[in-house]
Amino acid sequence: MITLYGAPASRAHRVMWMLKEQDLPFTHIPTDFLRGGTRTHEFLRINPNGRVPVLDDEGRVIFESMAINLYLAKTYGGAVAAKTAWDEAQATQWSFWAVTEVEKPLLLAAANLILFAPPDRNADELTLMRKRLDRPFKVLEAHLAARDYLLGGCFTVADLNVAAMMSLVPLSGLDLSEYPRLARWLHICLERPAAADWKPIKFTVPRPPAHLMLASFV
Ligand SMILES: N[C@@H](CCC(=O)N[C@@H](CS)C(=O)NCC(=O)O)C(=O)O
Repeated sequence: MITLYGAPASRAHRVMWMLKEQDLPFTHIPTDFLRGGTRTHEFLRINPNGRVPVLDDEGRVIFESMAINLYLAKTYGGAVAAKTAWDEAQATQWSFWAVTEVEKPLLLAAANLILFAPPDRNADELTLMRKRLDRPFKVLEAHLAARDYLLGGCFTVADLNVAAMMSLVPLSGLDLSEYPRLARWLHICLERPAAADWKPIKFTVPRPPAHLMLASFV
């Protein structure tokens, strides 16, 4: 039995999407990270990082959304799984790329537009973070010139991991007109029925103190 911890309006939606693509039954515990759900003794025993998502597969407990999805692909296969070692390497590459090149500026752009409480928003930081996304977005736009999906002709865990993170794009007010292929690819990915649990975030969070900004804040 698989158990997934984490509310849909969190990075747990990435894993919910994956489990649904694979048609895997799971128990969902929507641990609410905004109300201390990830800081209880009980939860910290499951994930000492105090973060969601975390997945328990018959006692094998794994954290980090991208790693969870790559694990699910490798273990349970299905149409979304990489079929060769090279495809697997590419899926890992794009997942790391999304985390290192895209996630922080995208999250901070969304934060300064919507996620931070209004007095904590900073218009200069919003502009800067949007600018930082030019470089990775150009890379993805060029990659999609020769193929419909990241690994070629069909949707895989590589697309899922990157597109699930980029579901923050609409919350960042980013203009994708310079990236038409990226925009089309993202739209097609997010329209998949298995992605439907993704609900626009409706909450705000306070800006963390500057010395904590390197850490993830939502
Ligand atoms: N790199 C981790 C980040 C997980 C993360 O930061 N999750 C947030 C919710 S989206 C969380 O649990 N925050 C609660 C906290 O930090 O206390 C992943 O991708 O799984």
